[in-house]
Amino acid sequence: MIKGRVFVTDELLRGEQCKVSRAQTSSLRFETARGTPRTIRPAVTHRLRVFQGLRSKLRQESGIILIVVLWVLIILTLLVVGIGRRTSVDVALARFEIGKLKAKYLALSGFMYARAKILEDKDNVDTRAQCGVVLEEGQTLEDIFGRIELEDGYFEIFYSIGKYKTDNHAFLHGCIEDVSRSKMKGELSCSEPGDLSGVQYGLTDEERRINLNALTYNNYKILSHLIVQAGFDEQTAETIASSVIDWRDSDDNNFNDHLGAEESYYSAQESKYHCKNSPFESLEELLLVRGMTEEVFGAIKNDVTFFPQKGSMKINFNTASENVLLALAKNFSGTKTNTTEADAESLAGKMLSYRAGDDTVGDTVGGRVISVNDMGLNAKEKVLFLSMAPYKTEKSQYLRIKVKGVEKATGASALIETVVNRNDLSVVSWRRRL
Ligand SMILES: [Ca+2]
Ligand SMILES: [Ca+2]
Repeated sequence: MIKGRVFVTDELLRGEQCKVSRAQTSSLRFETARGTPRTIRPAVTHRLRVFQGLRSKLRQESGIILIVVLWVLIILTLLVVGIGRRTSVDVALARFEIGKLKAKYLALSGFMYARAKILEDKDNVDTRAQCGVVLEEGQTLEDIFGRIELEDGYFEIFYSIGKYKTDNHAFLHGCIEDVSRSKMKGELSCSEPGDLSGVQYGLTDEERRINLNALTYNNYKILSHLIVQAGFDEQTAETIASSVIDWRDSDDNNFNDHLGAEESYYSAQESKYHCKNSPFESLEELLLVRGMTEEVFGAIKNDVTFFPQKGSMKINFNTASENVLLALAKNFSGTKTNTTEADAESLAGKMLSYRAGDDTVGDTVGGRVISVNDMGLNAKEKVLFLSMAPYKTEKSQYLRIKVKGVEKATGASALIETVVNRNDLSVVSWRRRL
């Protein structure tokens, strides 16, 4: 018998017939909420007992349920935080992508700006201080090419000076693989690796560099001397210079006996590839040539070019580096001119000193244009200079524009490096890095 007041629903009171069991033998008397005495049939009594058992069990397990609910809440909270974080990262990435796009167009603006400057240059002489550009009185290269502000950012036009650091091996090897895969036919498009120790605002000309595509059996030693000037031994220099000739010439015969390298050499390498037998289309191709190492490549990279791909070698005596002038002068020293390498060195020294002008700094406006009669050359130096004369040019044909666009809000930047033909401003080389 259950004592006390019990509240049951009408539905429960209605009950259902069921089999009578021991638990259902007694009836349950109780009063309704209104105090009316009622009797519940045995089947209903059983249900009430089951209900009370469940309630008691629930009381006992309420702690576990609380823990489960807490865990569910924690998991849901983490999910919400995670989704929120992901969304904020997505928004930041989208903003950076927009920044990169703006940087790209800022760099393109710089490229168009540089082309306009080249058009304005009507001078017949290019010097390091005024290469592809004319400076007004008191104007500097930084005034024209340094940080030109636009709506969302700026661009600057510059070139790298100093030593090249080969700190990006993956890049270099990536280029090698690209060339191998394309079987020497495709165009390389690798971004520039590593940093350079400094920059200078302005444009550069390709004529300040030694053209790999204009090296011949007769003048290949210009490259050989350049490599020695850069600090490497003669054997290395001769091997590379000879192999450069073989890399480009159409025949399959070793130039310079055992020093050159043709198909038989490259096909015997562990990672074999073909000898190109056609002009250089990328500077990084040099890394495929026998004897070339990343170290040598880094040391001569700024002093060699592959433009133009046809024609004879032209070097601008007013813009060429000291090593290039030395390499050219040494190429003509020897018994043919009755001069020595020491004569070549003194000639190059006088050329550099003369063109630097009174302030002795080669890249400034106060510089002078090379003039054979005004440099105080002795007889042997003059002979050497005249031997070099067929290579001399004063107005450069190919100009390199290196421009960086920067979007201010995100700091995203884009770099474009291109070479244009001065005649029609057509683009002969185009590289872009975002
Ligand atoms: Ca050959
Ligand atoms: Ca060949």
